[in-house]
Amino acid sequence: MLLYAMLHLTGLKAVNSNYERLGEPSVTLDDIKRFRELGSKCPGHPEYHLTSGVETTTGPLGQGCGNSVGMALAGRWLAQHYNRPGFVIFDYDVYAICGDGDMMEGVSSEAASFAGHQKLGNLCWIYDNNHITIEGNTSLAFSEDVAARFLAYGWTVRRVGDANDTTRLAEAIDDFRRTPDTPTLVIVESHIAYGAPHKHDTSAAHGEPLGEEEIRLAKRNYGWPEDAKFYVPDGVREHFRAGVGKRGRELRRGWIELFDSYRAKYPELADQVDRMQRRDLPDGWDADLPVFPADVRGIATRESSSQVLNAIAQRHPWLIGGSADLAPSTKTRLTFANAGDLEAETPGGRNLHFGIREHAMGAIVNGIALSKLRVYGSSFLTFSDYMKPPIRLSALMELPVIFVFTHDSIGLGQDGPTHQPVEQLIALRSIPGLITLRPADANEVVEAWRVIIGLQHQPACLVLTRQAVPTFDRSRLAPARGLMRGAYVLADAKDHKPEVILIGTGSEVALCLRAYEQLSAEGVRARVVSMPSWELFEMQDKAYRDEVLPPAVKARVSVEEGSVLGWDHYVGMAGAKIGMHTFGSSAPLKDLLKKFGFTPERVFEAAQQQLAQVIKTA
Ligand SMILES: Cc1ncc(C[n+]2csc(CCOP(=O)(O)OP(=O)(O)O)c2C)c(N)n1
Ligand SMILES: [Mg+2]
Repeated sequence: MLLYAMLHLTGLKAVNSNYERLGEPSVTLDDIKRFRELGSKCPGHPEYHLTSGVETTTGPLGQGCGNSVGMALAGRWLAQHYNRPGFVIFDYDVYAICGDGDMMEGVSSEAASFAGHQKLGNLCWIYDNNHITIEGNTSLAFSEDVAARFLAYGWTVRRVGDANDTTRLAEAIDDFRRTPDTPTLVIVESHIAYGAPHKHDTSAAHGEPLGEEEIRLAKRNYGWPEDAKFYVPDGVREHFRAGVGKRGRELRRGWIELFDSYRAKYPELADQVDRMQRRDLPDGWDADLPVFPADVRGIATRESSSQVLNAIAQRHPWLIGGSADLAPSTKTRLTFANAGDLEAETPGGRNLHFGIREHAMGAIVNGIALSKLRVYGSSFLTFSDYMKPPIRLSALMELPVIFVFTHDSIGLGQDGPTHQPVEQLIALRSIPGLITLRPADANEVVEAWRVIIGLQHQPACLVLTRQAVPTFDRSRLAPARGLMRGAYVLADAKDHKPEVILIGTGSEVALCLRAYEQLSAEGVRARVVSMPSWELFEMQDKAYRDEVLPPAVKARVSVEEGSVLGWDHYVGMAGAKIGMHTFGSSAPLKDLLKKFGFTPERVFEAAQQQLAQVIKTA
């Protein structure tokens, strides 16, 4: 409500989804009166892109802290790349207001540790230390010395003993602005429900309305008319208009003028900034995409992805990213000259080292994407669980963040069941708006990146193998461009009238092809469908979906080294689903494939059984 009130009182103007100014206020008093009602600009928790001026969707505690670190990192990166002598285009500071909940959540600790390491002098967290959370006083569960913790992280810590001491608050913020080489935490002592005589300093003030009588008494305390509702005292609007409103308007006007002269002097750089702001791409970003020749032994999709990513990044100046300490395994490092590392001393580098902080990495990449840079973060697919909350938020915020997850199945081998994902793919597929892609070979990887880079409002998870997979002979099989439709017929029965369909994703497509060859040799009319992305397939029209998976063909087998949950949607209730029903095991790959049934013989048998079953029920 503090944020909505500020947006209302400053008279901030709304923009549409193309960032065009509409001339109308973002938050009206009527919106505030309709707080939490359907369609209100003031939902229960502020939502990015629903309400102009809301800079990120907060709600899950601690996420905003992580976002703020990404925003500060991006601000510094932008300054490094785009400022020129006499043209300070980017010099913003990032402020986050945090509560006790934010201080308790692990994600903010990861993010704060990273921010301290990065010496983010443009980042200030203001901690509303009211000692109250939902269950009561924070002493129930929280007794550490927060200041000491942040000092240990390398932050500057300042204290304001009374939230109503605006002079001291202003001094603390001035001090922050004079502290260029560490982030700052301002710990502010405050009282929840200040001025409400019975609810002051109680947890009841957090979770339930104050009630008519208590509101009346609070207003009496403030010297306000006791019956007035949604009351803005005389002079408040004028004060805001003449203060922050006027200042903001003048600063913006000045910035636009500065940027216009910058555009005249540095047209190419200005063009990059313009494109970035609209989430457009640089021309020719895809000019160097590789084509991989057929190769029976092939390469791991993490390897081909590395080549594709490097080819794109060299032509996409504002694409940056990194890993939570696994870049040598996820192969997401940008290796070309001048890519560099993004560290405190080299803030313009393009390779981020998040450390082993997956959760914060997710929240930080969201903050970077909110600042309009294009960004990726990578880890093992299993550890997507550690970053589920921020992945979910990038989908909710419609941010085109790229998550690269390798070691995508039991195929990773001897690291065993802690590292072998089983239920992660279906979990990611269940997130609305998120695109998951599990390409089958090197050329599908190229196409996957082509799709991903073109996304403007959707995050994507690119799911890749640790182990080599064959590069298909596309002179005999369908082109990899089929990936863009989510699923496509890779190999078909001669007359294009299949009696059985094998559907695979990622490394299991090669397995389907081997079973297909065996079936064809026995005179069975089989089809192999490569299905790298359920979500992209569901976006196709029915005619295309029916072309790939003809409803009349009931004999179907799905093969995926993950949970079988959801596959009956594509193979039918009576279809065969070859997948994982338990956790994996630590063993060499060939033993695992046999143990869990990922062999051409098993796929062949399942296809035969399907055919027999269909004949019986016909
Ligand atoms: C990740 C997460 N867990 C739990 C909640 C539910 N929740 C909302 S507010 C809150 C207490 C927050 O206390 P504090 O940050 O001190 O805020 P205050 O009540 O002091 O304003 C909790 C547990 C949540 N929003 N996010
Ligand atoms: Mg609190």
